[in-house]
Amino acid sequence: MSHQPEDMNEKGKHALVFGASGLIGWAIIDQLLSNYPSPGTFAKVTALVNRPLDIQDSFWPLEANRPLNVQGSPQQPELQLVSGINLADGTVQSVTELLQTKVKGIEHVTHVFYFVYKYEEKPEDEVRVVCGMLEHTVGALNRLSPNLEFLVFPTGTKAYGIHVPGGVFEAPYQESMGPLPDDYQKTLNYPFMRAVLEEASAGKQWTWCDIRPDAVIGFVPNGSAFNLTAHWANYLSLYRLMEGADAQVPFPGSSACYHALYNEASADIIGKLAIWASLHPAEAGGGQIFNIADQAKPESMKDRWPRLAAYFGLQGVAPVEGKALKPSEYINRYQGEAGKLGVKSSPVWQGEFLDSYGYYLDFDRQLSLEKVRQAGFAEEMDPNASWFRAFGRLKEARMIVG
Ligand SMILES: NC(=O)c1ccc[n+]([C@@H]2O[C@H](COP(=O)([O-])OP(=O)(O)OC[C@H]3O[C@@H](n4cnc5c(N)ncnc54)[C@H](OP(=O)(O)O)[C@@H]3O)[C@@H](O)[C@H]2O)c1
Ligand SMILES: *[C@@H]1O[C@H](CO)[C@@H](O)[C@H](O)[C@H]1NC(C)=O
Ligand SMILES: *[C@@H]1O[C@H](CO)[C@@H](O)[C@H](O)[C@H]1NC(C)=O
Ligand SMILES: CC(=O)N[C@H]1CO[C@H](CO)[C@@H](O)[C@@H]1O
Repeated sequence: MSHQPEDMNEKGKHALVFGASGLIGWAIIDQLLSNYPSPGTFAKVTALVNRPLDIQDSFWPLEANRPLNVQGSPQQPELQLVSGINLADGTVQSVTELLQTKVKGIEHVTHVFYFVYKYEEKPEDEVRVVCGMLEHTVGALNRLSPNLEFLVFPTGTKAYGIHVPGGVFEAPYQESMGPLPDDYQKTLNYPFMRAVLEEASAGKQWTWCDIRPDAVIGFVPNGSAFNLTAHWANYLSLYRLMEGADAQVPFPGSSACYHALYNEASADIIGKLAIWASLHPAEAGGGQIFNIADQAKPESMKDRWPRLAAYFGLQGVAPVEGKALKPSEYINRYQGEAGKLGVKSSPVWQGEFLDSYGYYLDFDRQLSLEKVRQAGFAEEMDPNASWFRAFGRLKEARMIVG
C-alpha cells in the first residue's frame, strides 16, 4: 500500500494538451486542474505551447497544487508546462524528436487534446499548414505513445456553411449535414484533418472524436487571440469609460443579426465535453462528430447584448443602422485613454474581421445537441454567466478597463 502513490503516478492517466495557450486549450487545462470530472481521474497534465508562456502569467488554478495525499489520490494532477512546441514546418521525424526531448513522460500519455490553430491568409495554405501539423503530430504520437487511448480535436460551424452568405442548411444544424457546395467544401480544414486522423488511427489502439462549437466564449492569457469575447470586452469597457454610466450602446450589427437564433459555447463547456468524450471511447469514439453549446435552447443577441452591456454598466439597445463607429474603429480612436489608466494595450488580432460578426450572421444557426445528449453528455451552462466569467478573467488579467 505504501508504494501506491508512485505506482499510480506511473499508471494514471496522462493528458497532453496541444495549443494550451489558445482559447479552448487554455480551458481544457483549467478543467483538468479543477479535477474535472473527479479528483484523481488524471495523474498528469502536460500543457504544450508554441510561444513562451510563464506559469505565473497563465491564470490557471494552481493555488490548490498540493502533493499527493496518503491514499495516493492526487488533489490536483501534476502539471508540466512546455513552451517552444512549434509544429509548423516540421516532419514526423522532427516532431518526434521535439516531443521526445521536451515532454517528460511522453511514453505514458493516454489522452490527447489537439487544439492548435494557425491562420494563413490563403485558404489553400491554411489547409496545408494545419493538416501538416496534425499529421506530423499524430505520426510522432504513434511512435512515442503506445498507451494512447483517445484524441479529441475541434471543428467549427463553418462545416455547416455559416460563412456562406444566407447559409446553406436549415437550423438546427445536425452533425449529419454536409458536405457544402464544392467551392466552399475544398477550403475547409476539417475534412482533411478528419482524413489524417482516420489514416493515423487505422489499426491502432486509440480512437478519436471531433467536437464542433459555434463562436467560442473564453479567455486567453495575453489577449492576442482571434476572438470575439476579448474584442467586445475591449469595446464595451472603453465605451463605458468614454460615454459614462448608463449610456446607451447599440448592438454593433444589423437588425437581422440581432434577432437571429444561435447557441454559443464557452471554452469551459468545450473543455468538459472534450474530457468527457476522451473518457468514453465506446460512446464517443470512432471519429464521431459532436455539436456542443452551453445550452440546447437557442437565444439571440436581443437576449444577450443588453446583459453584456449591463456587465459594463451600460444599456445595450437594438442596432442603429449606419450611424455608430464599428467596435474596432471606436477602439482605435480611444485606446490611448485606456493606456493612460494603466490598462494593458492588447488590441484583439483581426478586430476588423470580428466587427463583421454583427453584420453577416443574419440567419438562424443554432446547433442541435441531440447527438451529444444521446451519447450521455448532459451538462449545460448559463451562457450569460459564461460571458461574465470570461470578462472577469480579462479584468483580473488587466486586459480591459475596470
Ligand atoms: N474560437 C472559436 O470561436 C472557434 C470556433 C469553432 C472552432 N474553433 C476551432 O478550435 C480550434 C482552436 O481554436 P482556438 O480559438 O482555441 O485557437 P487559438 O486561441 O487561436 O489558439 C491556437 C493555439 O494554437 C497554437 N499554435 C499556433 N501556431 C502554432 C504552431 N506553429 N505550433 C504549435 N502550436 C501553435 C497557439 O499557441 P501559441 O499561442 O503558443 O502560439 C495556441 O495555443 C481551431 O481549430 C478552430 O478552428 C474555434
Ligand atoms: C503574447 O503575444 C505576443 C505578441 O504576439 C507574443 O510575443 C507573446 O509571446 C505572447 N505570449 C503568450 C503567453 O502567448
Ligand atoms: C440571459 O439574459 C437575457 C436578458 O436578461 C435573458 O433574456 C436570457 O433568458 C438569459 N439567458 C439565460 C440562459 O438565463
Ligand atoms: C466569433 C469569432 O470570430 N471567433 C473567432 C475566434 O477565434 C477563432 C480562431 O482562433 C476563429 O476561428 C473564430 O472565428
